[in-house]
Amino acid sequence: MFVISERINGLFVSVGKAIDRRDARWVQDHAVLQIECGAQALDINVGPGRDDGPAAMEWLVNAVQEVTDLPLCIDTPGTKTMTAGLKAAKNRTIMNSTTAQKKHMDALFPLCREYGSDIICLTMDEKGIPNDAESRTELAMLMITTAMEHEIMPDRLLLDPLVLPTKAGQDQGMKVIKAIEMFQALNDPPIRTVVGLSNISNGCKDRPLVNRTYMAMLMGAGLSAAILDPEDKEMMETIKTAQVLRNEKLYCDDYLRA
Ligand code: THG
Repeated sequence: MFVISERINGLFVSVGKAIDRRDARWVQDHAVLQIECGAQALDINVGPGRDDGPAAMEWLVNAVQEVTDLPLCIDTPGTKTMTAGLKAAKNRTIMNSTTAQKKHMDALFPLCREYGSDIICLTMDEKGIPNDAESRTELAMLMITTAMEHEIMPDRLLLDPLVLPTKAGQDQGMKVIKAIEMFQALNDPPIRTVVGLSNISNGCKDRPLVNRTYMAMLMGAGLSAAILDPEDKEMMETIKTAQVLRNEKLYCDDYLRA
């Protein structure tokens, strides 16, 4: 299980303010905490509705990479902001993300190839997020073949079925699990899968409980990576336990500390 921290995101008010005042020290301390908690990559998102997107992204990537060599997951829907992040990054990057819309793939796959990045493929198009696992899988297949036309091999892709708040659509949780299972049958070896986990609990009362329960279910279905909050200690313990149960980590009585 590959843990990508969701916390370097301008959506969080404290992070947005630190970006506004270009407070590198605050951002760096925040990044180091994520890594100490077990993050293996950092999602980097300047937040919505900025007119300085590319400049903010360039600054944020530079600030973070002064304290870590971990891969950065450049999270933006804007091609200019994405390019600014890729240009600034010195280490491995994961582009977050393209959709199956032709105009997105035509803009983002060439960048992916140029910068040697990995890329998250969101299974949605101009009609939005499909209602079932089968339609999500069709879009995944379209993105895999289009990436290959751009000489991007399947091992550089991460397929994201898009987790929705259970409060808004309770039937979607199991459809996403089914999509994760179906995605793994599309290629041999299976293409990696990823989710933005905390979407599931948006508006729920006990968010950590909902998040970690869903995480265990997704891991049972073979999920490879997740964007989540590594400061959530019980979440990280759930992941470690599921890794033992998936036979990825050797069991010992002290596995939580080992
Ligand atoms: N897939 C991919 N990337 C993603 C997502 C995804 N990136 C963004 C998001 N979804 C994952 N990251 C977050 C970050 C924060 C929250 C949820 C997902 C979150 N924030 C609180 C809220 O909105 O209520 C708190 C905000 C605050 O404190 O101000 O839940 O699905 N590829």
